[in-house]
Order: sequence, then C-alpha cells, then structure tokens
Amino acid sequence: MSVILLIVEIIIIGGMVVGLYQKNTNLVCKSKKRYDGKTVLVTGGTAGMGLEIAADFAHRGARVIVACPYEDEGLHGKKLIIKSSGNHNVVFKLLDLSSLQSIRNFVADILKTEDRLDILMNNAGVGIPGDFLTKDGMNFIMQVNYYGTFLLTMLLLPLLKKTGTPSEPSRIVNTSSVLHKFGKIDFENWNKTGHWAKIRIYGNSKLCLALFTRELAKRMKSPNVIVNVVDPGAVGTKIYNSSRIAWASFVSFIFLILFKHPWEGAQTALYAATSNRAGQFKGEYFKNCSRVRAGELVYDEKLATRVWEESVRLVKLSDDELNQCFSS
Ligand SMILES: NC(=O)c1ccc[n+]([C@@H]2O[C@H](COP(=O)([O-])OP(=O)(O)OC[C@H]3O[C@@H](n4cnc5c(N)ncnc54)[C@H](OP(=O)(O)O)[C@@H]3O)[C@@H](O)[C@H]2O)c1
Ligand SMILES: *[C@@H]1O[C@H](CO)[C@@H](O)[C@H](O)[C@H]1NC(C)=O
Ligand SMILES: *[C@@H]1O[C@H](CO)[C@@H](O)[C@H](O)[C@H]1NC(C)=O
Ligand SMILES: *[C@@H]1O[C@H](CO)[C@@H](O)[C@H](O)[C@H]1NC(C)=O
Ligand SMILES: CC(=O)N[C@H]1CO[C@H](CO)[C@@H](O)[C@@H]1O
Repeated sequence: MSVILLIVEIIIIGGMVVGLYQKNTNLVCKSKKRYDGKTVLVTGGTAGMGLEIAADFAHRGARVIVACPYEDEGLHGKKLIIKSSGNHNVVFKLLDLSSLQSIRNFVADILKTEDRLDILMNNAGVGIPGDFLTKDGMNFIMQVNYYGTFLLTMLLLPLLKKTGTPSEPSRIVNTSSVLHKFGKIDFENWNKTGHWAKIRIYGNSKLCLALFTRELAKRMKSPNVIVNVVDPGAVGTKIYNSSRIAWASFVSFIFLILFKHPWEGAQTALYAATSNRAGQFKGEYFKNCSRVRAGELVYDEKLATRVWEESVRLVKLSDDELNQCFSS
C-alpha cells in the first residue's frame, strides 16, 4: 500500500515540477494570418485543446468544422466557438475514430458538403480509458489515436491536395506526445488487448503517428500539401481523467491546476498550422512553437515504411484510394 502511495506522490510531485516549468516558459503562436474563405477541420474540436484550436481559427475568419463522437458535446462545443468568436460559420459533424465505418461515412459527408479543405488538425485522441477491442477488432486506444487518424487523413488527402497550391499549401497537423519516446513497434502485438500496460499503448499510438508523419511527408510528392506533427506538452485537460482508476480524478484535478491551460497547449499546433516558418518544414516534430528532434525511432525509415504498409492493410485502404492520394 505504502509503495502505491509513494508512486502516487512521485507522480504528483514530478507532474507539478514538469507542468509548472512548461507552463511558465510556454511560447505562443504569433502568426496573425487570416483564414477568410478557407476551411479548417479540427477532429475533437469540442473539448480541451481542440476547442481552443477551433475557436482560434473561427476568430481568424475560417469556416470551422468540429467532429467528435457525441452529439450533445459537439453541439455544445459549436455553441461555445460561435459565442467566443462571433463567427457563425461553424459546423459540427459526428465522427467516431474508433469505427472505420464512421470515418468513411464522415468523409463521404464532407466530400458532399465541402468544396475545399485548407487545414486538417488531427487533434482528437484518448488517454487510457481502457484496454479492449473495437468492433473492427483493433485495440481501442490504437484505433482512435492512430489507425483512425491514419484512415481519415488518407481519405481526405485528395481534397486537401485539390485545395492547396504550391505557394499556399494545405496543411496537416498531427498531435503526438512526449510519450511516443516510450512507444514500441511490435507488429505481432500492436492491436492486441491485455498485452501492454495501457500507458504503453498510448505511447505506441503516438510513436506510430510521428512515424507516419515522416513517411507521408516522404511519399507526398505534391507541393500542395505539407504535414507536420506537434507535441503540446503537459496540458490540463480531461484526458488525464479518462482512466477509471480510483485516484485518477484526484490526479487529474491536480493536473488541471498545474499544467498548461488548453489555450496554452493549443499554441504549438496553431504555430505548425499558421506560421510561415513552420510551413517550410515537412514531416517534422514541433514542441513549444519550435522544431525539435523526436525520439530516435521516429527517424527509422525502414520502420516507417513497414508501419505504413501494415496500416494500409489494417484499415483496408483500397489500391484505388491510395492512388488518389498520390497521383498528380
Ligand atoms: N493533455 C496533454 O497533456 C497532452 C499531452 C500530449 C498530447 N496530447 C494530445 O493532444 C490531443 C488533444 O488532447 P486533450 O488533452 O485536449 O484531450 P481532451 O480534452 O480529452 O480532448 C480530446 C478530444 O478528442 C475527441 N475524441 C475522443 N475520442 C474520439 C473518437 N473516438 N472520435 C473522435 N473524436 C474523439 C474528444 O471528443 P469527446 O469529448 O466528445 O469525447 C475531445 O474533443 C490528443 O491527441 C492527446 O493525445 C495531450
Ligand atoms: C520554450 O522556448 C523558450 C524560448 O526558446 C525557452 O526559453 C523555454 O525554456 C522553452 N520552454 C520549454 C518548456 O521548453
Ligand atoms: C498523421 O497521422 C496519420 C496517422 O494517424 C497519417 O496517416 C498521416 O500521414 C499523418 N499526417 C501527417 C501530416 O503527418
Ligand atoms: C473525472 O471523471 C469523473 C467520472 O467521469 C468525474 O466524476 C470527475 O468529476 C472528473 N474529475 C475531473 C477533475 O474532471
Ligand atoms: C482486426 C485486425 O486487423 N487484426 C489484426 C491485428 O494484428 C495482427 C498482426 O498484425 C493481424 O494479423 C490481425 O489481422
């Protein structure tokens, strides 16, 4: 018992130190770029950092689409964004990244209603709510944080490519985490349940995201789309409360107070999406509004290619769909 208490204390004190340091030295996005007449999609733009990112783009005049799996939460988020920005061009659409079918339905709907997509903010993600299989037979955390985001990105690429131009490329921003450094790629076991500690699954999913960002940047010959990945740092959101452990609520309460505010956490993603400087990079990793080096595994090109191939197979992307992503 006392060992557990000690661990809890270490987590809390460690969290306080890291959180306070990051919060007090957090850089903010300085770009004032306007997005009138442009369209931005923020997955999970209904809570936490996503809500801040969506509201920021609404302020900048964009048409903003937010997407999450719960109607009530989505409509509530939409209302908050309209209220804070005064921009009424905000749309909510249902999207459950833990279901391949839901992603396909969502994209079909987007292609019907939207004639352009300038920015895709892959923000949605879960913490460690549980270790179980989805109805697609994949590990839930991996599917929401990685496979789902992968499929969504690939299906939207043709529209992003059509919208972007060489002088004003469309942009994709993926959200990883420092925990990708503890991730491992193990193809035999990567969609299994009961095999990993849950925090490891989260790390694996974020490592895959970072690897994919590099691989996609490499494969993307078109100058019309650029892709990067960000680490927001330690941010006080409900993501820390998704575990059903008894003290998670308490720990998450501490984190809410000590970690960055979601607005602060959103700054690096906004930087990667809007700044001219970030727009010069492809497949890179950003933190604290600066380009930094990710974990070593992220630069393993062979691994990235293998992860790419396995992912294409797992999410059942057809050859035809793949061709549409990369044909010019
Ligand atoms: N907070 C941190 O310290 C931290 C650190 C590193 C990286 N990150 C990453 O930052 C991103 C944003 O996290 P956050 O801290 O802002 O978390 P959050 O407050 O929990 O927000 C997560 C968002 O994702 C949505 N979402 C969850 N499951 C989904 C699904 N199956 N399909 C579609 N959308 C779904 C949520 O919608 P609902 O609310 O409707 O469920 C919510 O809008 C995540 O990718 C996270 O991994 C966070
Ligand atoms: C963020 O960047 C600033 C300026 O380079 C630096 O002073 C600060 O220590 C950085 N903060 C973190 C958490 O890395
Ligand atoms: C974002 O990650 C997804 C996988 O989740 C991947 O398909 C896509 O290539 C990545 N996009 C960028 C811009 O890195
Ligand atoms: C965490 O989640 C639990 C259960 O959903 C909720 O009762 C509690 O208020 C939440 N705590 C925080 C700090 O958000
Ligand atoms: C449902 C599903 O795709 N399951 C896969 C999980 O991963 C193993 C190993 O790669 C595959 O063989 C399964 O098909």
